Amino acid sequence: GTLVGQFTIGGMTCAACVNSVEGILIKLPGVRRAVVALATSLGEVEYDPTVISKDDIVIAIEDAGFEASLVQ
Ligand code: 9UX
Repeated sequence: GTLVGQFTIGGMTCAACVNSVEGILIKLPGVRRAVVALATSLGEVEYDPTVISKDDIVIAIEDAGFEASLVQ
């Protein structure tokens, strides 16, 4: 099945940052869709929980130089 995770993403200041984060997310194994909004600093990610976890997604965003946390 597919789950949807919502993340707050800090450190994005332009549209290129948004494209960069979306590009990172969509390349992760198990991620099926990623939409990031600059105005709200929110990212929504559809993922296969048998392949990747929410924590893995947070770590991938942070490895790319942004701050990330789970929206509960
Ligand atoms: Mo351009 Mo956005 O270097 O942080 S990608 S400002």
